[in-house]
Amino acid sequence: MAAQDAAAMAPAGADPDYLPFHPAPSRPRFRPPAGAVDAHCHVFGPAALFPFAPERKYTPVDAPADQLFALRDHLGLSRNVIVQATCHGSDNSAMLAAIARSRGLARGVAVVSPTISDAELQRLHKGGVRGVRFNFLKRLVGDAPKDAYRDIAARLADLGWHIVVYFESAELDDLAPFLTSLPGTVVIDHMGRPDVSQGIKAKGFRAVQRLMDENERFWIKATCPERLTEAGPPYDDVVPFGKTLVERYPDRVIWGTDWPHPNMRSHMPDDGQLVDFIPRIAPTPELQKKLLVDNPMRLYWTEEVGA
Ligand code: 0GY
Repeated sequence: MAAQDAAAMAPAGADPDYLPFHPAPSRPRFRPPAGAVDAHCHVFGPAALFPFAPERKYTPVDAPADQLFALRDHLGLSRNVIVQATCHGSDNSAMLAAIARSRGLARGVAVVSPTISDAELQRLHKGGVRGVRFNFLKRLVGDAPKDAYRDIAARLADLGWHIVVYFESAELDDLAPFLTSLPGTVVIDHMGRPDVSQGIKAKGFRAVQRLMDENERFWIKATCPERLTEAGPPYDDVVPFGKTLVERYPDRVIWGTDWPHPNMRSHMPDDGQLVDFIPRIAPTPELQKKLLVDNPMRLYWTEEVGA
């Protein structure tokens, strides 16, 4: 769908230039292994039930849980990890409601404030949350509140949660000391957002690999070819980046759709095509099983919800 056609469909309430998710994704040719996890996706609203946060930087189209779960089934996936997006601030209600409807097939990554009580953290844990997300993108959060992030991080050990970090690789030189000072498992979003036009030998992507090489407790998501590409679908230019990560860190890499793809400008991806990207970055059944099943299960499903 052309970007301008999609924008014309943005319903009232969403930003006028906001692109809605693909209305009819293709069925992928690639058959994911049994139990495959979409380890990075979101739910938005519905705003009538779960209003967006006043401090948000964008207003998306509703992307409710039922649609996420229908997409999961359509793509041949089995489970979801729902990541709290900035448009819902630190009110995790929409995500928790989605997890509760998933019959144990979803887990969550929350955004929390440093003043959150222990009881509330326990409530999130019982609701299926297994990590928190620290965002460093100015366009999404303004200046990242590092002191707050540090205070939150200190609360997570007892829960066994990990930290998901979202940054641009160009920022990594500045951020690395802070990131490596965080305790426990740290999961890097969207391949560390390399500048794909520079190629895999460029400084930013090398810095991401250095961080992974020097810190066994760092994991990475081989996600978002649609955000990183310059060439557009089927994302040939992003294949070397994803493949490098999957082959170099086979036990510390996970994959996800990033549905409903907030803030896409160039185009709205066909989620079926995103699934067909998987065998190009994970060429063997062994790598596919680690990427889609073994690794995300280890991070998110070691314990039943409610335990
Ligand atoms: C993503 C990427 C984006 C948005 C958010 O929390 C968010 O609002 O993560 C983005 O705009 O790059 O992971 O969905």
